[in-house]
Amino acid sequence: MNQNLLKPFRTPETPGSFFLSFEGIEGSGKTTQISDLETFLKSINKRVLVLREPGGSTFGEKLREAILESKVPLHPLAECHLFLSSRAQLLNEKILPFLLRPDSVVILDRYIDSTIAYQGFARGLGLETILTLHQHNPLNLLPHRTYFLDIDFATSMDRQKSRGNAKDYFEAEQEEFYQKLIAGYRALPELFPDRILKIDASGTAESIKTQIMNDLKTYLK
Ligand code: T5A
Repeated sequence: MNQNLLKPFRTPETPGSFFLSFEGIEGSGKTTQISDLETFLKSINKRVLVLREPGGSTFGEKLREAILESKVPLHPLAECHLFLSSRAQLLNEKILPFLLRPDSVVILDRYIDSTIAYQGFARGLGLETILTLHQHNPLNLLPHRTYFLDIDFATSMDRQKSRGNAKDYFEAEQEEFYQKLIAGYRALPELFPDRILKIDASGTAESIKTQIMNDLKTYLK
């Protein structure tokens, strides 16, 4: 990979503010863990903002609907630009202003690593294309820490089935897509070793929570 592509990336600068993201395939348990973490952080008097991607803003929620309820296959670049459009708006409207205060924590349910894994690896646009599209402000903002909840294809299918909802645009993909996606996600901690922590998320929600809390202790002051 061209290392110059990593140079424009930065993390939020307000001392004491913290930007966190959760990543993983469908059913990996992101929403479950985020909810517990939000409760904990509020109990220690942090200002917490939980957001999801795509979405999180009025404009972003409209884009979420356009993508996840699309009845026609979208071109990977069309897909990708919709996610980036939602992200740029969310950063500008919500994330950056919130992080200006020192005791604030933003938790994002999916962020740039989803675009790398889904559009970069699974759809085939490639890592460098995705990084190139994130070179400019505000898209060049990286989280301080990212928890990648790692499960395999069978576990994802079991959890999707037990939830029983109708399948959305990505959930309806076949195993071949998921295997590329999983391989893409598993490559990410090597590319961003200081930021991404891979957690085996096939265990109980309680055991995953313990691993996250143990890691987070070193970051929260
Ligand atoms: N996307 C998104 C892109 O392609 N590119 C991008 O750039 C971005 C930002 C968004 C879609 O958009 C794509 C990726 C996605 O396909 P979404 O609905 O926001 O879709 O995300 P999903 O991952 O589909 O959300 P899920 O709700 O399916 O997954 P979660 O949040 O990881 O899982 P969660 O916590 O809801 O749990 C799922 C089920 O498993 C159970 C829960 O109770 C629930 O029933 N569960 C466990 N069961 C056993 N053991 C555990 N440890 C469990 N943890 C949770």
